[in-house]
Amino acid sequence: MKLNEMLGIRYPFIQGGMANIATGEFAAAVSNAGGLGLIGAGGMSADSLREHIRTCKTLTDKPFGVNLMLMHPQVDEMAGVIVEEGVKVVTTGAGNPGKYIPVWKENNMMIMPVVPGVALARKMESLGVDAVIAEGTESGGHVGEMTTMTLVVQVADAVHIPVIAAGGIADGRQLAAAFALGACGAQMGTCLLASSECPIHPAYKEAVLKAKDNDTVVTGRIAGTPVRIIKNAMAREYVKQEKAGADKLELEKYTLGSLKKAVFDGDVKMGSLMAGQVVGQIHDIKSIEEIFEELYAGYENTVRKLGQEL
Ligand code: TUI
Repeated sequence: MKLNEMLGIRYPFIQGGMANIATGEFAAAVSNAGGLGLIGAGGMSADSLREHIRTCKTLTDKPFGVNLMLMHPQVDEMAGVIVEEGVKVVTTGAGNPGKYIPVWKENNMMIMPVVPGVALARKMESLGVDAVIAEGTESGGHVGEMTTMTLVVQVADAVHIPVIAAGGIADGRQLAAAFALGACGAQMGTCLLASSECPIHPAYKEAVLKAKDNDTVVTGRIAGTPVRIIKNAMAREYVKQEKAGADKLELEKYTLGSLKKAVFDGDVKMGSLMAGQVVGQIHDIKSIEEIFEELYAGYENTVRKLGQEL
């Protein structure tokens, strides 16, 4: 079954969590355009998450969900807020959501954790989640080691639940590839950064449009929090310090609050401009509706062409 049928939405697309970016308003815009919008709890407090959920409910009558960033200090409280607010779908990232799963299941929520490898995918299946999101290292933000091409196949072979592909998907050819690998749908983040509805600072959007194929880098691999961002002065300094053996606390100087600097202040030199490797193929600002329409039409064209070649 395709992801859109599972969720009761138009397209087999879910939006990436995008901490500090995916507000209630943005998630509603994604849902109204036919995907599954997700409120990114990553940059919020438990109270502001509640507010964003309430805002989202007023702006869409379509399904939406919440993405919980499991490294967040208030994640226990947030796991309860989403139950209290009657949120129907939760995706998780940057950790193992095992301890929350029983309560979420009791409340009939649809649970879709991001998994960076087969072991966690199997574990999640055994705990009764509805689907897993196999997110490759091409993604923006916090990343694992495996590529989407290798991860999705291995996860799809290992579990019996639906698999959603993430990382490296921003046009119809990549979407067709995701289905070919065994996915039932795709999660996208970077291509939505360049949407007219996306509330990031215009300078961040401009940096997304300008970035080329090789313009992202992963910081924090050594410190244990690998995060893919667009190369800038902060990234270069971070990687230099990291290679020179700077300790974690020293490195945090560069990253602390740096996503907020990028998103809200448009600080493209010292801010953390999270984006995936697809950033080099994004050249225009479009509405979310246009992005989804083009992606799906491109996917249909690709499949048609491949069919004719058989
Ligand atoms: O979570 C993400 N992407 C994110 S979170 C984020 S906020 C942030 N800001 C600054 C520093 C760090 C994070 C920005 N982008 N994607 C989902 C994802 N989850 N990618 C990788 C993982 C993951 C990694 C290890 C999930 C589970 C895991 O295993 C944990 C375990 O215990 O087995």
